[in-house]
Amino acid sequence: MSPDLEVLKKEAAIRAVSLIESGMHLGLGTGSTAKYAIEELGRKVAAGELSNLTCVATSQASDVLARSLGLDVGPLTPQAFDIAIDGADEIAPNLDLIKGLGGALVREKLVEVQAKRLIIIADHTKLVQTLGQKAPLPIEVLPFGVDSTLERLKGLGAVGELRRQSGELYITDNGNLIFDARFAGQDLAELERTLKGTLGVVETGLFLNMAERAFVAAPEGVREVV
Ligand code: ABF
Repeated sequence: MSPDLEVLKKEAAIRAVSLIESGMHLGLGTGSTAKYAIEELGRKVAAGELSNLTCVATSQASDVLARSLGLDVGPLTPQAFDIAIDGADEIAPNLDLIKGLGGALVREKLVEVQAKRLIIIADHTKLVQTLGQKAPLPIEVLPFGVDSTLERLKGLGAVGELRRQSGELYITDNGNLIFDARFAGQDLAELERTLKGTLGVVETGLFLNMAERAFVAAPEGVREVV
């Protein structure tokens, strides 16, 4: 990834963190863009610009990073989040999202469904006209009986493969596998309902009607998509 894109991602993250006020309960996202947001939060707390924040992280990696920066990170409880900030893999014009290429889609959805405001941060390469244009749809599946689950998914029209990392099957923070799927021309709400009703599927990377706004960084500046 070019250094320029990293600069843009950081700019988007800083814009999102500017919404945060002392005393808020926050959801911390996962991925390289969310990392910049966590670092900016840590910087502001260390500088005394923010205080009394409580946070829940959407992955072990974000948990470790946030704690290392002195942020107060706890477990997920039913308490609503004032703001959750996270990245995305694809952002549609209506702010529907594909997430989960970072592997944290289940915890992200568990946290972000409880957020009063879900703020997405990304560089401009994540904008698409239609979800699935570039990225596959990550689907977290149970390891037990995975071949049967994949048969069911293929029966629904999914084409794809189990995610691998360094040649080995990728294992999520929850001990599950991820099937990176492509579906042709389906209604997304209907697809989500069908997938959630498929035995062996834990969760999907479709985040529909969840995001309030996105800060999308491009070379000409950070654009707010609402
Ligand atoms: C998380 O990290 C995920 O939902 C998404 O898969 C990924 C985006 O990562 P990055 O910001 O590194 O592109 O937000």
